[in-house]
Amino acid sequence: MSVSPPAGAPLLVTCGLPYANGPCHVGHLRTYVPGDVYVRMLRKMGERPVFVCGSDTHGTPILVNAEELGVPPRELVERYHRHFEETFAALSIRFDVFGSTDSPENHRRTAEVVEVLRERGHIYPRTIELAHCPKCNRFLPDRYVEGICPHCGSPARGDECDLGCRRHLEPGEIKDPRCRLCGSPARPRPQEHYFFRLSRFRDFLLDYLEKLEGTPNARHYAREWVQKELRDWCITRNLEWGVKFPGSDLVVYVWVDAPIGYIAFTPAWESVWKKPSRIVHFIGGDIVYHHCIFWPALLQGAGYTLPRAVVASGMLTIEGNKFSKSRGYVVWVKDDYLDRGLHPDLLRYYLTATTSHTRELDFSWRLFQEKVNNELVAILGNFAHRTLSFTQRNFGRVPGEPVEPGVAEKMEQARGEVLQAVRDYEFKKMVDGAISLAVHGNGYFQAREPWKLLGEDRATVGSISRGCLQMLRGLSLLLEPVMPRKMEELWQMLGETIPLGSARLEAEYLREIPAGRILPPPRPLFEKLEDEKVLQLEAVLRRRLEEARARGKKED
Ligand code: B3M
Ligand code: ZN
Repeated sequence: MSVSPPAGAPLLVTCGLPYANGPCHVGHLRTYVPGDVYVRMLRKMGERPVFVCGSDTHGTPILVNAEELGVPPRELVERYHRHFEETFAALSIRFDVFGSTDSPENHRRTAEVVEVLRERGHIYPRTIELAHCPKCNRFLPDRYVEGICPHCGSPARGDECDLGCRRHLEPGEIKDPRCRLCGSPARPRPQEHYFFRLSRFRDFLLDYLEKLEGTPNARHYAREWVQKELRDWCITRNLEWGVKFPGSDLVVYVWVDAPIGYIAFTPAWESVWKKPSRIVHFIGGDIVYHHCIFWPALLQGAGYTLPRAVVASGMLTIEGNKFSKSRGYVVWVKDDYLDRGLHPDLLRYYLTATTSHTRELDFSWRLFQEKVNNELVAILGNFAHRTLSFTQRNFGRVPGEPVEPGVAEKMEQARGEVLQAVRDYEFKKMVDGAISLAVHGNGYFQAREPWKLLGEDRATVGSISRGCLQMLRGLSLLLEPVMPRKMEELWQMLGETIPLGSARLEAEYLREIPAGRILPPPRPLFEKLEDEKVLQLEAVLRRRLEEARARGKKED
């Protein structure tokens, strides 16, 4: 099993593919921001990861929304594909490839995987009873049917218990099935479909999950499910839109061709998916089942390289409420955040620095304000501004005196904490490690009171200023993965000219800023977020809740 390949093997990082069926919201970003932070940090550490993602364009999530909007599915996915591309760019989330699961490559890769699985005897046909709506006179795959989860009794969709136990549901399994379109009770109707022999992979999966790296929540949930039951998996649907199942009128289930998108989007894919490599998937905690059970079994069955790590985020709540588009508990990234003039790096910081990656994270405008004002403005921004303006005012250039001894030690300690946190996928700890250096810097400047020594001991003042400048330089390197634009500004205020994004920690972290360098005039790095602005942002959310209430409650 290729879970622990040699160091230096190709490194691929992926993020779960957003359905191209609606706008990007803050909930999406719990996957994409930490994924991007991780990749940027790997680059800082001298690794050369390839970072891929793309639009998930198939399945009933697309069809249901296209039907509701009265547009063809292709038009819908093209619209939202562009939207996600633009939004990610605006947030400095930089994929090497942002593909589409409807691309010819993905159709090809998917057909290949299915053919091999069939040749190897992992796929077989079986006639099953499917939900059919007598009134609409159509079959009701996946999201077209609603009912009750047979495992936990929560309201569920045809293929997943999205509000309850989060389990995948097989066609025909949901209780009290009703047509989503007209509400009529569905009736069973037989049809032949294709199944993947997932039940054969039980021992393989238990063994694989032992070795899987990433966050513990992913392995734990998956192991529990595998131990309970593992039934064969229906991998075809009778829909027009999707990747054709070779030799039939059916299409493959979207959860087959979507992860195969990871392969299709990988440049020189065979060097990663057919050779020893290091594959890391960033996903939302609600799709662990698909990434830790279906996906490795498919890869193993077809003879592809297995992912080494799955990093699963906790869920997002909005002002303490369960995220829900239909009930109005949603914050849209473009309309509610970017278009209101808020800096993308502040949101990146909030999402990374608020809680551990696997925990539930609450998005609230008040908490957002606190993070910005108490940490970015009061600690980091304050340290930068007082250091830079003090140096500018009193020396006009970088002083030549040596840095005092404790500074490098403290910088080493912060770097050590940051790097360990990255290895543990603990992104909040990563930020905490860096911020502790800023706290130290502020304390150092405050305690030494260099402004009082100006008349009597200019040499010591020079040493203190220089030490603070070095710490700021280190901070811009450590925090660039989280706040690439703001840290680039800081980097330039230190008179650096190479792009910060290409500066490696190993070579640059302790490098001394040359004595005598003239520094550009300092500007404040962060602005305080005023109460008035927060009230406006809160009002937008409140209005949305009222509108949703007026429309009447309907589940997402
Ligand atoms: N498109 C989105 C989700 O269920 C789904 C992810 C696919 S990843 C291969 O979160
Ligand atoms: Zn359930």
